[in-house]
Amino acid sequence: MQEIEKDRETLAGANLVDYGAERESFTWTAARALLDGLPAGGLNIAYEAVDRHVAHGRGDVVALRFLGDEGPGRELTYAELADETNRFANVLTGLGVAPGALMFGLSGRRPELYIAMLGALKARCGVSPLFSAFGPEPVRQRMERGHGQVLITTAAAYRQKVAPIRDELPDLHHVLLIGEGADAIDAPGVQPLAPLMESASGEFVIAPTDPEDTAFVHFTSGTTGMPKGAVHVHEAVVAHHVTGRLVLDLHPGDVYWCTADPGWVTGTSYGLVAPLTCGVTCIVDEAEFDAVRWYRILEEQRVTVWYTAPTALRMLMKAGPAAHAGRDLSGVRHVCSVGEPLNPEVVTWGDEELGLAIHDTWWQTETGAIMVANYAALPIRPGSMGRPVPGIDVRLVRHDDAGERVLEEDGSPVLVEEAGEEGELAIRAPWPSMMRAYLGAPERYAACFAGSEAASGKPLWYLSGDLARIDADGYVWFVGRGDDVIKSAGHLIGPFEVESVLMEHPAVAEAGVIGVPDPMVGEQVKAFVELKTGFEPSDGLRRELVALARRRLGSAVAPRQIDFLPHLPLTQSGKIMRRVLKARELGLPEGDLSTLGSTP
Ligand code: 6R9
Repeated sequence: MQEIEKDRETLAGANLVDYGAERESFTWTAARALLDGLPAGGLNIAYEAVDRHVAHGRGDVVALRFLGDEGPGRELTYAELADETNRFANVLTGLGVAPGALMFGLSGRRPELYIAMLGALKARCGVSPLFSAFGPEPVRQRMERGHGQVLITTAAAYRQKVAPIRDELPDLHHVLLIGEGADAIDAPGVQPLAPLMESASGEFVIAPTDPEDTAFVHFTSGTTGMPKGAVHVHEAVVAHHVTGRLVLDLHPGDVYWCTADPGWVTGTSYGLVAPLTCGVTCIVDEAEFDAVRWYRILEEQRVTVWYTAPTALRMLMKAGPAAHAGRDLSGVRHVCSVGEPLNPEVVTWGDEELGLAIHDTWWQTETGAIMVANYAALPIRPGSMGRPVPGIDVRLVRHDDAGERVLEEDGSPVLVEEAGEEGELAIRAPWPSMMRAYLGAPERYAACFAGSEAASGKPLWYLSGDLARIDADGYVWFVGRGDDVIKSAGHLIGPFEVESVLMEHPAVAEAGVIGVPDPMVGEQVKAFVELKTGFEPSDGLRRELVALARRRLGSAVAPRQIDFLPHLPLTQSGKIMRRVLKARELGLPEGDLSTLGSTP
């Protein structure tokens, strides 16, 4: 087994030097004790992330440094962030927004968005950040399901994505506009945020917060049906903080850069909550990916810890050595990756060309925090996602030949016992950042678990839907997804959402959407369309369908390719057999998709 050994000197002082001992002694109660809790009682993420540092005399440390897209950007110390987030909490309270309301965010990575998210948590409102690349349809789906009462967005995004669907969002009472032209929109409940912030007080006392109160709702896509809103509570901060230390290896004085957008769970859990609770300085780049710019940021900002994703790393690799020529990256102490399979070639490239060891980590929107990781002080096995985080029990559930979970009579899952045998990655419930519900979908939530401690005395397992193997040393290896969800450039895309929009076109009888392997973004979205009688395939119709999908879904979700087929494969009950489409696309015998993943 080829392992990447690291420079011992840079590891002096790293957390989790002795994995076995840490697992042995770890308790969630001790992890909770690393945080302060609210002076008034309870636990509030924003207090732990911001005010706690001010209370401990660290208010002068820079909390967030925004690098402007074109202009200079803005820096906020922990003390300034406390003041600004207090103001925002007062703005919400002043508008009559009650605790428990849900605020949506729809903008680029701007300071006001980050301030609003933390301020809303102080006011005990829930927060649901959306991708700014979403079209009106994904925005409507999510805001309708979440009954969003407040939206923070830009004038441009409001005009393009929200105004056309505003009538369908009866719960949306307040739209707070940030950025350019914020005072130029005259519509009910729409107003610029800046004047409200200016006149609000910078003093706010967070009321006692129940650790089980909703903090974030992150929407994620499944195989069937519309997106699910995974509900996360304030208690999750215990897992964010401890993984910030143990996995990201954050220490006071670190300059940390998470490249993810808050529209993706990574950009919130690890772009905001975990690093701020660790008291480090976070870099937020407002611009989109650019290889030369990224290397410059790593050097000029003296980034010490970097959390990024395989698509971005592959793009850096493709940009070649010229993009980092002359850059000194020796200040970067620790690099982690998440979201899609991290190819061993990328790990080797990082090691050999940049002198950086890239540590893969695995988790999901539903798990709220990192569950499996390679650690700073321990060797990396390229291609493996690493070992379970202390406090987290990961096992594999056996699947039968038809790909169905094998369960005991009492409903508890049959676990894989042999090292190297494939199974579905399962995590023993509960843990602090485990989702507490899918909004309005109790049966979909219940379907994520198997076993029942109460009924059988056996543990309850959360079932991730991912297939994996665990080797004899406990390293977890990703095999593939057990469902039809598509991962493109790190984004989860539900095929049903895309199919539904294509079906709106009068020429379309059936639509089937799959992910086809792509060397850069992992998977590309591809649609197969069966036309109604009387319609003929043509390039014009294809262009029309692509345009419809882009307009309604946005560029991040719309299919890149559309093929016409005379008939789509359907089950007896009329469901699209996406696996058959996928096997056909890849030239594999039908149903034989087992060779798709990476294995040890
Ligand atoms: C944080 C996040 C979750 C799905 C997950 C899996 C894939 C995540 C991975 C990985 C291979 C890794 N995934 N990390 N696949 N190696 N290190 O990504 O959340 O957007 O909900 O996606 O992403 O399939 O089930 P989310």
